[in-house]
Amino acid sequence: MAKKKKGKQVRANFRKQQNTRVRKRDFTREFEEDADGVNDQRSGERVSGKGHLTRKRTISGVDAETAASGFEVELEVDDLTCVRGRVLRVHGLNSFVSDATGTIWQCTVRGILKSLSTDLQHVVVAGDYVTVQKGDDDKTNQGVIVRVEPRRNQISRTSRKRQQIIVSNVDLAMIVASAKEPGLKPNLIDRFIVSAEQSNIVPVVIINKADLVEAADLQPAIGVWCQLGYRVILTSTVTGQGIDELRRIVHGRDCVVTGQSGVGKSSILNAIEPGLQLKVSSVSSENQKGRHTTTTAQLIPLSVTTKDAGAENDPLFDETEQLYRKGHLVDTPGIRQMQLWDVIPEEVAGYFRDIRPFINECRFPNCSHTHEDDCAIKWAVADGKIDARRYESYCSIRYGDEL
Ligand SMILES: Nc1nc2c(ncn2[C@@H]2O[C@H](COP(=O)(O)OP(=O)(O)O)[C@@H](O)[C@H]2O)c(=O)[nH]1
Ligand SMILES: [Mg+2]
Ligand SMILES: [Zn+2]
Repeated sequence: MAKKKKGKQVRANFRKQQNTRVRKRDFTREFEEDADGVNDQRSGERVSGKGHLTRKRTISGVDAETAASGFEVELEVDDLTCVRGRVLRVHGLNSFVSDATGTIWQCTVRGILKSLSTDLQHVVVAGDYVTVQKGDDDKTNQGVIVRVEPRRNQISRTSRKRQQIIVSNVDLAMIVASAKEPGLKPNLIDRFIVSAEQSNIVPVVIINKADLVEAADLQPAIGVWCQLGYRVILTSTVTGQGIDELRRIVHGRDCVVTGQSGVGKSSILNAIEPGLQLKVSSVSSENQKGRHTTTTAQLIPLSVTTKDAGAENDPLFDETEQLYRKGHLVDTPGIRQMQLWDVIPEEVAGYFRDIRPFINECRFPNCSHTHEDDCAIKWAVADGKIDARRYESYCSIRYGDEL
């Protein structure tokens, strides 16, 4: 038996798991307001049976036996020998963890946690907040992950009928579209919004290439999203329109970027953070689908400083937090081009903020809101209470149509 080292004793507390989602922590008040509908929806009645799956994943430290019993083990750790950090990426058995000072710790995972890991399911994923027990050698920055904090949200995909978590604790989904070349596809944007809602990530709709159209032409589509409480920003990497605003939103948050090829994702990211130097492709030549064979997600630290971000003019500016938290670009190769993060057809209506309030009024509890006669959603569309184009998006997502 291994000898216990002094001062590094780990004690375990048992606590019954709660079936509630952890509230978003790092959003500004403005975002809390934006997301209120989402929070209410999630803490109240559930749309899906996903709670059970989620519960099993949000463990902070368990062995196989306690996991099965639904109890969570909280490990008490010694602050002197431990450091809190964020997993930037996982490579094989090694996790690379950044602490608050930006020091990178190369970590293995403590045995008690590892016992839960399978070929598909890593106990630790990029984005996790963890506690690292520092190794004995001060110079090499090696350590062991002894605790994983419950995940606020996660992006996952289904692989061989099992849920595989790719990245956790993402704040924002930057949904990038372009006003022209390629033209705006509102239904596609709705799909990305549904994906973000499903993953409990705040969506921000970015309509790029604003220099190519008259702003007024975009108003009908934009108006509907704004009314639903979604943030919509018009940008142009040519004129610089909207870039400062976007940088302020991104600042200090962890953002995943989605959108069709050629809309200007790389250009926008370069505009926000020139140091990224992402390759910009011409519309016709880009064809990177299938190029990525790996699913390893990583968090790329964003370095935009307070001054760059124009935060001194931002009413929500909080000095302490700005200094502590810089935000990351969440790179998810392999799923970047995916249009949906595994949304179950029966759940789709619940992720439409405008459709959701009417669902309970349908005659049939399993109403698909498409072919049924006695359907509250269809009446609401007819009455102009639900935008017809949004309903069209709903139908195409519900039936998995290609766009
Ligand atoms: N007119 C105009 N073109 C842009 C803008 N942003 C990007 N582009 C062009 O759109 C093309 C695709 O950009 P890229 O950033 O590679 O798009 P991505 O595939 O989404 O990463 C390139 O030719 C860019 O120069 C913009 O705001 N206005
Ligand atoms: Mg690109
Ligand atoms: Zn219905």
